[in-house]
Amino acid sequence: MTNVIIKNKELKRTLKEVSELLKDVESFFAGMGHTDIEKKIRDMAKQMAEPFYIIVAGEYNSGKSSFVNALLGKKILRVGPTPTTHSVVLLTHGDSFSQEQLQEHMSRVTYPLDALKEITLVDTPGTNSIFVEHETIIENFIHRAELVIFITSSDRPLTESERRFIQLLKGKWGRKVIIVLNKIDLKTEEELNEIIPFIEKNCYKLLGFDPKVIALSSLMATTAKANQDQELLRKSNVGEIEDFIFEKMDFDIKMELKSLSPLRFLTNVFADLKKDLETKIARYNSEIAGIERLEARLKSKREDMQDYSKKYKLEIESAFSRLKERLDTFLGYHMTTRALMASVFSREKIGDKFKKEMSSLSNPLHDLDRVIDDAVDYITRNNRALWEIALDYKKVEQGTGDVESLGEHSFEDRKNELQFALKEHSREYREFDLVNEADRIRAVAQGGLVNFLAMEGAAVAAIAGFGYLLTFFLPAAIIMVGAMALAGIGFTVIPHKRKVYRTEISKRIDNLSDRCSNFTISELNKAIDRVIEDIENTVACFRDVRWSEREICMKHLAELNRLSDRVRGLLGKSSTELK
Ligand SMILES: Nc1nc2c(ncn2[C@@H]2O[C@H](COP(=O)(O)OP(=O)(O)OP(=O)(O)O)[C@@H](O)[C@H]2O)c(=O)[nH]1
Ligand SMILES: [Mg+2]
Repeated sequence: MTNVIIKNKELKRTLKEVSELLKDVESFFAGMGHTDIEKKIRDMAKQMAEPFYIIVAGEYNSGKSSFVNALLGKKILRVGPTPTTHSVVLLTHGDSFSQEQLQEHMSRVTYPLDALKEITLVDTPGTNSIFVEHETIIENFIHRAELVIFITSSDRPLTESERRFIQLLKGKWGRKVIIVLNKIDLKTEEELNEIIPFIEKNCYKLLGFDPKVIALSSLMATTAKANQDQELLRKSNVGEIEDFIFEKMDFDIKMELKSLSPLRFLTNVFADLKKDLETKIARYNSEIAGIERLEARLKSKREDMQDYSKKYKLEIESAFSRLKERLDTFLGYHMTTRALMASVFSREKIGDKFKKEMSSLSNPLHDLDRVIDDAVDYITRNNRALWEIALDYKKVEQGTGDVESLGEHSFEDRKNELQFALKEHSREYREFDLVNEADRIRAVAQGGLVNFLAMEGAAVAAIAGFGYLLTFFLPAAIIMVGAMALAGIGFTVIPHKRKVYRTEISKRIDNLSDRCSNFTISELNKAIDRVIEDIENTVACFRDVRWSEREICMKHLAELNRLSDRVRGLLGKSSTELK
């Protein structure tokens, strides 16, 4: 090719642009990690500088190798009634016949035929045989074809599997296809007049293209060339296909086809990739929207839970205020002057009564335990519900392994942790214990009683003894009034002590109540925050991954659109006939 001057400057420029485009496309696919396509593009780019590739394809036994032999006029390739060709054979020009293995499943044969200077003829293994790998070998090579000569045998023209293969050649690979109806020596002229229109019609109907169909007998052509039998040569019709390949398709047409082949291939590959990227972007968009909905749900769930847990603060406060009420009732009934005086003669002292009565009532500290248990249950239940929301989400959006990591044992662990923290801390509030308090009450009561008795004793003494002596100095009436006043003051001692004690214990209980409820609420909120933050972190991770994947897809799509525009621009320059 390098020796040939390309007259058409426009074509030369197009070929150069296609080569540059292929380089860019190659690095685009390399960047995306599509090594398979990248390799194919690299092959195509390399091939831009090589002779025109005509690939002979078709089902096994259709006569592909016989067709190549017919063109060469010599039985160079092995033919046979069973699947015979097992690898791709490149036929190129050489000063003499030679054969070499290029790689596994690929060999080269050289032959001194001038026509091979401009083209490389490629024989391939047949499709639809029992050797499945034959299909793979040809599929891995077909992207290199600038023109495909599809051989179908006249004894089974255009089978269903052939139709599928041609569809692949035209569709996925965007190749230019010529159909050769081989073995025409097996059919009469009348039969051929039916078969050829049948192929043309069905290609158009089923495959959407108007094919060039050339009838041929490879067998006759090879024999005719060997025996120089002109009549047989004419009957074989090999002249028509030779004329088409070697004469009608001049150099410029071949070069244009050369530039068109990769463009057609790229058009199809780009269309698939574009669809793929758009589907992915749409999926990422909906996943991200899903995550945002989940985050909004978590936020409102956190608020609901925090609101709800305020009820435990009220319950704790009311447990303590019930305690205060009971104390009040007890003090009002038992810590009176009369009751204390009576208790002097009774065997049951006030401390014991206190213990008995207070413990017979439901202990507010038991209430505290119940509230803590309820609160812990509520938090655990809801944490589990939250994780279930996250897991539901995860089921829809496979791809992150983190959401499930908080297993059943973690719920139990967290439940126990919270319960332990609250119960441990609540010990502090149990400093209000009955034994201690009973002792205190006994002390207050005794002190009150002693003071009371002392005052009353002084009043009696004033009247009885000292009063008599004092009458020397003061009138008896004044002494009487003083003694009465003293007795009266005596009666206020116990109520006063009771009031002081009540105020003091009330303060203590209020203080305990505040600390207990505040601590409990703060622990509950911490537990709520902890689980929500765990979920949020996992979800945020998932969202970040989706964000960046979507960004990458969008970048690829933008690049793909730029490359597609270049392909379209170059295709626009080609003649309609070749397209
Ligand atoms: N009658 C007749 N037989 C032919 C003609 N061309 C090929 N054959 C026979 O068909 C059989 C298959 O020919 P091949 O050329 O080996 O077929 P192929 O398509 O290369 O087969 P694979 O390499 O197995 O895929 C052989 O027995 C050939 O002799 C023809 O034009 N007429
Ligand atoms: Mg063969």
